Amino acid sequence: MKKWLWIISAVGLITIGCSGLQAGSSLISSPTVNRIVGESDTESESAEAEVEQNEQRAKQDAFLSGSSEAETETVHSPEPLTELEIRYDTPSLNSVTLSRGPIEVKVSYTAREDITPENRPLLRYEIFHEGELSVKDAAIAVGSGSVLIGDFDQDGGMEVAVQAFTGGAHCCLSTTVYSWNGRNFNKLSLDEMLGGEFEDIDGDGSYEFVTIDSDFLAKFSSYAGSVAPPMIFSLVDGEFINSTQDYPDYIYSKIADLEHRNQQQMNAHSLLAAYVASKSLVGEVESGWAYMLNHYSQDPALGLGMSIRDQNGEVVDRHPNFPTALEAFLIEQGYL
Ligand SMILES: [Ca+2]
Ligand SMILES: [Ca+2]
Repeated sequence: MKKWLWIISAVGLITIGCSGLQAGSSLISSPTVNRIVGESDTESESAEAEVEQNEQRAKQDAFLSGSSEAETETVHSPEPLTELEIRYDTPSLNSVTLSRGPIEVKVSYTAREDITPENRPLLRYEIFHEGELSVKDAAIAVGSGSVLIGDFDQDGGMEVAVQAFTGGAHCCLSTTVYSWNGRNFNKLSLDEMLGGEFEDIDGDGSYEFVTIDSDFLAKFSSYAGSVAPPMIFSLVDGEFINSTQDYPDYIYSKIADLEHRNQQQMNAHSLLAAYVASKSLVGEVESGWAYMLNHYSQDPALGLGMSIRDQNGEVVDRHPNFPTALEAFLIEQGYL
């Protein structure tokens, strides 16, 4: 068995603001540390445990320090994305510079206490490549946002991602990625309703954009009570593509989580819908469907999502039961 040699680099994390979260900010958490920098041939369980402990400690230190001071330890770890985080208590910023390799991002932000729909704080940024201004842009950021730098797809060209909470109860996190193509930046938008996080979920060094299929929200349950299957996007040849099915281990972990939750929350149709869709993603739709049939409720009170609508969205009929409604929905969404 080969053991990876990790290098912890906590250099890049800059957190501005104090503790505390507000609505929306929890949706942008720091990216999970990724891995892989080389290998060694030592193998020992206890050494592995120690490495894990060191990794945890370094991550905590990085968060607790809240400073941009360089703290480099030669222990195992992935190379985190360089990050600047905006939170509700972040003061106004004037051309704060975040840099990594050939990239420099100058970030300005106007903190406001009197936020109205017409008067929302702006996160303004300029992206430089080797000292040359290449992008000047802005995003509405209501008390939550982040700027990330890293080589997301490990192709040698840097990416800059800007995520921001645009305000509202159920909406929205905007995510824009600027990907260096050798001459300039391609601008890519990932406008998922709930946003997502950049994580290296399979540990190969490339960052995936991890989110959920938001079409499941408010379908078979209230918005807040809804459960949705995972959705993953990967940056391939300068574009984000839906690569969910390339990550079966991740989907299986979500399936196990849904089974666990179903034991506590029987007959929740939204959860069962997400379950069948997730099983479909790993090629196990038959057993997923059988599980749903064993657990769904015939209680007419759980009737959300039963309407049959025409092309104009007008209700023209009603599905006789949940499995029929679910089947129609999953076909429409491409899961069946
Ligand atoms: Ca890249
Ligand atoms: Ca990856």
